[in-house]
Amino acid sequence: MKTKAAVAWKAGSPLTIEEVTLDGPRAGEVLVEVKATGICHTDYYTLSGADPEGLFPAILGHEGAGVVVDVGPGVTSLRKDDHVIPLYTPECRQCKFCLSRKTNLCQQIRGTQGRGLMPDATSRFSIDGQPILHYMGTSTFSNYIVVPEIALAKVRADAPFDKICYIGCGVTTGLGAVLFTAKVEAGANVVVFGLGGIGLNVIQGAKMVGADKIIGVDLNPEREAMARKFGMTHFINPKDTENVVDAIVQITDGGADYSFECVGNTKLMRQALECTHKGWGRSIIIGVAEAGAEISTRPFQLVTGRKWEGSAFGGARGRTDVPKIVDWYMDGKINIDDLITHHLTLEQINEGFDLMKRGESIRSVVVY
Ligand code: NAD
Ligand code: DAO
Ligand code: ZN
Repeated sequence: MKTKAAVAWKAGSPLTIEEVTLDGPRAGEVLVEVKATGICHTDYYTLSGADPEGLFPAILGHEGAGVVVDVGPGVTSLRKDDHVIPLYTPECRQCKFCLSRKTNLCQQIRGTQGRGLMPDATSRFSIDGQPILHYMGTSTFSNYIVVPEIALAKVRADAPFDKICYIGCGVTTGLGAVLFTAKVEAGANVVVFGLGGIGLNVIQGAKMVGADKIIGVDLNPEREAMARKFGMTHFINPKDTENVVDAIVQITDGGADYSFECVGNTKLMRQALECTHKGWGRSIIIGVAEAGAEISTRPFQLVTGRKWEGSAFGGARGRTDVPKIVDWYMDGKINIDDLITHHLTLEQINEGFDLMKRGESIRSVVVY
């Protein structure tokens, strides 16, 4: 079949809208009509060329929601008309990683997904016979996609696509880092570095679990009002603060119980660790730093009880946890609507990247 898609031909160039040939689903695969997709910082990171694993030409996008159109042989958990969210972190429930119960990093299709291919090592996308690569196993900047069954979360049918697509990455990454990775407890003091599409969801998660002080750090003063709406109690702008770590230690009487780095800046990662409390502080890295970047601190920071950790997709097991997060949204337990600042057509997708670069959007959503 043919599908309309925004194609990334090479790093640093705008996406172009193309008619792409899409082969049907093979064994264990599902054809999905994408109804809406968010534009995440990670898509920009790959398009910019900073991502060492970025491959071209490819169809980017990993924050979508849609409807099952057809299933390939052997698919048992999904059928036509099911509503789904594609998962860049699948959940096979069979691999060593899934069975360990210690991680959400399912490895069942990792090798081929990382090479922009389906599990049989081929692409379903092409233009005039030239293969176009998949991206993160999702490629939600295409109106129709083929996705492995293990990389689809089935969600309720009454949830609006243009909101729940954000659960495909930003919402789950931020909320999950608090709930599933750090397991922040009520009364804890929390610091969030970076109040963008991810950081605001960390704030929302911290508020949800009953954190005491929730301190936000951002260079963009416009982020303060939105973050306060989501539960931030204190705002620090590094431009106006001589020593961010000292300021946090003072506000929290010795240091934060938990900190979250949601920018991808290694200097902030160090501050995020060092502003946590001696003896028990835990700092969670969510931001993805540029290729080849390294983090450093004095080892004594760790000797004296602080812990440095990381979180991918919020530690969420997609097929299990994503449908629950959709329920939280539908039950009014979490706010997604206020974070979606712009709705665009696929033809306007490059504007979505420009809005992000200028710091004017939290989330832009493309509606097909
Ligand atoms: P974003 O661009 O929406 O937000 C980043 C925020 O950081 C902005 O508000 C910006 O003003 C602020 N900022 C930039 N430099 C700063 C500095 N030096 N000090 C303080 N604030 C600063 O990005 P996002 O969509 O929220 O993504 C954040 C990071 O998370 C990115 O690196 C992205 O790739 C990563 N990410 C990780 C995962 C994961 O699973 N670990 C998932 C999605 C995204
Ligand atoms: O299993 O080795 C692996 C890779 C898992 C991918 C996790 C990606 C999380 C960070 C990238 C940001 C995604 C939007
Ligand atoms: Zn697995």
